[in-house]
Amino acid sequence: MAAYWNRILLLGSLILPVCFIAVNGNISQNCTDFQSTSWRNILQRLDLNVRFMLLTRRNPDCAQIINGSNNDIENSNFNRSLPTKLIMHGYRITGSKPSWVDTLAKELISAMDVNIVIVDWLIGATALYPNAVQNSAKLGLKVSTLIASLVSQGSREDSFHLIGISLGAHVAGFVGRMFNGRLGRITGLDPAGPKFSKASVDERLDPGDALFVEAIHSDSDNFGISRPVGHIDFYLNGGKDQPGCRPTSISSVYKFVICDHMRAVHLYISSIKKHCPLVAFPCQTYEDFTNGQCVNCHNHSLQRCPRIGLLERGGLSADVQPKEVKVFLMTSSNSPFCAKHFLVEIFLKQPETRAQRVEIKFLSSNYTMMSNLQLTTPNKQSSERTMKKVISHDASFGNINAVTIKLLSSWHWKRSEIQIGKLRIRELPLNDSARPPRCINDIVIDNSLFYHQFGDCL
Ligand SMILES: *[C@@H]1O[C@H](CO)[C@@H](O)[C@H](O)[C@H]1NC(C)=O
Ligand SMILES: *[C@@H]1O[C@H](CO)[C@@H](O)[C@H](O)[C@H]1NC(C)=O
Ligand SMILES: *[C@@H]1O[C@H](CO)[C@@H](O)[C@H](O)[C@H]1NC(C)=O
Ligand SMILES: *[C@@H]1O[C@H](CO)[C@@H](O)[C@H](O)[C@H]1NC(C)=O
Ligand SMILES: *[C@@H]1O[C@H](CO)[C@@H](O)[C@H](O)[C@H]1NC(C)=O
Ligand SMILES: *[C@@H]1O[C@H](CO)[C@@H](O)[C@H](O)[C@H]1NC(C)=O
Ligand SMILES: CC(=O)N[C@H]1CO[C@H](CO)[C@@H](O)[C@@H]1O
Repeated sequence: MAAYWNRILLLGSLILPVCFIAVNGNISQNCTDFQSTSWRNILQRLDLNVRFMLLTRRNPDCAQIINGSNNDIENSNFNRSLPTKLIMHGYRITGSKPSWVDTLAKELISAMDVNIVIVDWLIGATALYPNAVQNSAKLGLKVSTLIASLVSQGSREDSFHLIGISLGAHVAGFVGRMFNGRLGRITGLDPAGPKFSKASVDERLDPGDALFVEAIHSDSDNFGISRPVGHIDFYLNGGKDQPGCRPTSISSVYKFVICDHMRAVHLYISSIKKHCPLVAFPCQTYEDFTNGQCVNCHNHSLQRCPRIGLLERGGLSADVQPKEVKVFLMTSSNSPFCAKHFLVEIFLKQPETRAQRVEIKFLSSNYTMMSNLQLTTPNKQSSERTMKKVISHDASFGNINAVTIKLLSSWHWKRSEIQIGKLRIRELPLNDSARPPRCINDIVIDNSLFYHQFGDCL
């Protein structure tokens, strides 16, 4: 929490002087956009001023305001026989319109014929985080009222899909609870952690809130919640720190601070475009996953590895009833973020006398480094002679072709050579892998850097 508030203060001091820019719609066509947040609006805050903006394939760029009344829905492009997706943003420190919202809506509309309702609660979501948390309950009531009204006009409860970002994810949970979990789906994109980590199921998103609840965790050590809150919980790269989220200059501090948190949103948007599958592996912990304990998609009660995206129930069959199942995947640092996962197995010729650090770089055919692995050999006490690790590389790259391998210096022992009988890589999931394993046999590692090419496994 301390770190969290430090970040907020840092953000505030950086951003406040330039924030609160009014956002205006295209007046001539009566399109609507997010409301403008001004100090006066926020301080007077008599009402949340929630606004529902409808986008459909008939008006993909020009939102209509709807209030849910019969008359109003009749006169809008809302089509009650189509599914409806609601997008709910979270806490907005600057009061600005969320930059990703248009892209998310656009991708959803091009992927499916749907009604998109963007929930604008900027005025209630801005300024102090605890106020925004308080307001989120009121917001939940307003959203529930809208949905109830749409249902009374013929929309099916299970045709609603709520997509909530950060604080918006818990609002989605609140709304879902008002319908006793009968709404179709809730997707929580890095559901907020602060003030919710220890909350009861009534106060946060949980699997009881919809027929299918999924969450994507990308910043669970800061702004996001770390505990599982859905039927399926996707943890990106362990759920805490994301590749490519490092500050590169002072001017990018703001982006850096929210980079991990926003990765869930950008990755979800990318998954809607269906560039490449974002498949995740059920496992107890990320450590077990990286240690090669969860390499199979059929050997689990889920029977299949779920996918991030619009696939119904994440691609899981209707007869599995998961609850708070953690699933893990590694990603690359850029859109579309997909990575290929490999199990690396190293079979030592004999037990080592002591643990030593080894670095293996995996190279493509043009010597580009695809992945880098550091590991410690087992020592004599453990009778173990096999080392297992899961690595990944950007799925748009070619194949792993070779490795360089060397001992890392250790300060306390003289380094001694290591004899490896076989180094094998296999693409995950093992059970479905169409590609045959690749091997390097008989490697001696000492102080020099060695280059070896993969061949077929004998
Ligand atoms: C309003 O939007 C339309 C299409 O999006 C655009 O062609 C037009 O120039 C806009 N008008 C104004 C006044 O911005
Ligand atoms: C836009 O709004 C004005 C005033 O509310 C109304 O008179 C006009 O007909 C609207 N135009 C369209 C295209 O809906
Ligand atoms: C909803 O909007 C319609 C016009 O579209 C208006 O006649 C009606 O009074 C509004 N209802 C509420 C509750 O604001
Ligand atoms: C509403 O959606 C249904 C199903 O796609 C379609 O058949 C119908 O024509 C749509 N209605 C309108 C008014 O667009
Ligand atoms: C499936 O899991 C069992 C134990 O849970 C294990 O013995 C077996 O080797 C696994 N099968 C595969 C293909 O991983
Ligand atoms: C080398 O291969 C990588 C991955 O396959 C590719 O991204 C990169 O552009 C290639 N570089 C050159 C110089 O061909
Ligand atoms: C490719 C392959 O071997 N697939 C198998 C994975 O495991 C399931 C269940 O054990 C089998 O049905 C598949 O044939």
